[in-house]
Amino acid sequence: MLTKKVEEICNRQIEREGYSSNLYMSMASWAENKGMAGMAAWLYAQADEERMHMLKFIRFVNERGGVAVIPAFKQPPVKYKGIHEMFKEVLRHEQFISASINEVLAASIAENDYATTNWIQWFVKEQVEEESSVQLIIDKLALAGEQGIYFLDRDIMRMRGEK
Ligand code: OFO
Repeated sequence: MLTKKVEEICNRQIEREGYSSNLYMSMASWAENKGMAGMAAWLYAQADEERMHMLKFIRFVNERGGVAVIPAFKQPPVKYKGIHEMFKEVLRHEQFISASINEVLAASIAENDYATTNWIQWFVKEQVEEESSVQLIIDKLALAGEQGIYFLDRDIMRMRGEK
């Protein structure tokens, strides 16, 4: 059984994972409209993963005797300054999510909820992988420069398989 505190922080995370999904979908749509099909494909796939993360939290809260709340989401930005800036924003967002996951972990420890402490480890590991794959894209974008972005856009479609 989840304590109120852990239930609340898991529900907060449901909202954050769902917002992440919408944010990446909005970024994907922007990239698609700019003719960057590879970046868009990567971001659409990332949006799907975040939806899956949200669902994992929903199912976990319900399974542990809590009530998962499906929230309304803030509208994500529609316009972005450029592809490089956009991926820097993805990294900042993922760092925010990592800190948020750590807060769920800390709350579960404080409440002696070892089942949640154990369960949340999957997300701790996932965040390490996500931050590093986004950093890799930022590094590639820096190397590519304007002209190289066209070729990088084709390469990036293959990167989903590297995780
Ligand atoms: Fe990338 O955030 Fe979910 O966990």
